[in-house]
Amino acid sequence: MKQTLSITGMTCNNCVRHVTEALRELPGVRDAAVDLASASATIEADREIPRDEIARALDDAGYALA
Ligand SMILES: [Cu+2]
Repeated sequence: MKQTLSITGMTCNNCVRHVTEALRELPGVRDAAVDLASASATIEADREIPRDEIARALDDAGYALA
């Protein structure tokens, strides 16, 4: 299933890379595409990932779920 997320704190392509890696490490996530310009991400996963789980992973990486 696909989930679309709004993410705050990204300012450059390194941020995009960090966020992409953090999202891809979540169990069940098969792919994550992060877009800097729209401050958003789309994840494709085997399950619905709870928002708090996503928020925690982003927070650990230094970003936040909007
Ligand atoms: Cu950056």
